[in-house]
Amino acid sequence: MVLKAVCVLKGSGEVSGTVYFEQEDCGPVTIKGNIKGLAAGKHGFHVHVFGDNTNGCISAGPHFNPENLSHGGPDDEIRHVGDLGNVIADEQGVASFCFKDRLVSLSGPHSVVGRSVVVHEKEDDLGRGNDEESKKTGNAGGRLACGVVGITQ
Ligand SMILES: *[C@@H]1O[C@H](CO)[C@@H](O)[C@H](O)[C@H]1NC(C)=O
Ligand SMILES: [Cu+2]
Ligand SMILES: [Zn+2]
Repeated sequence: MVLKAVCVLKGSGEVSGTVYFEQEDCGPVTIKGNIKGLAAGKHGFHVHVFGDNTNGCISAGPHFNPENLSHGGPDDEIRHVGDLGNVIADEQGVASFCFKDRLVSLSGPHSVVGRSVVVHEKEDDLGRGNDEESKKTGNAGGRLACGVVGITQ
């Protein structure tokens, strides 16, 4: 069986985008999408715990962290389930990406369905910033856009 989900990113500024999730059986989730309106360069990209945008992206809460571990990068053993690293915007401000993640799921305890995707102002330091905040948020700064992950066909 293939599970599919989608997330439309919106914010208070001009950043917007769409993220698609696809998972076959118990395999890894493929995450692909496009985000526009960004400054060129790297931007932290995470799943946050709440699918709540009532007070903008702040209501999404902290990074999705069901195992109660420290913040890290997608390839790290110690990471939040929601730690998807960075997306990279080109000179036109567009980030196009397609990658697989081994922890995120569309079912079970690691399911991101009903939670939020957030794209940040700054680069995620992947927990290597040598300060306390680095182990929580990766010092990725403000939340430019977010959206709730929902099941699609
Ligand atoms: C989560 O981890 C922190 C830091 O290691 C610890 O202080 C806290 O008690 C843990 N929370 C739970 C619910 O296990
Ligand atoms: Cu985030
Ligand atoms: Zn994190």
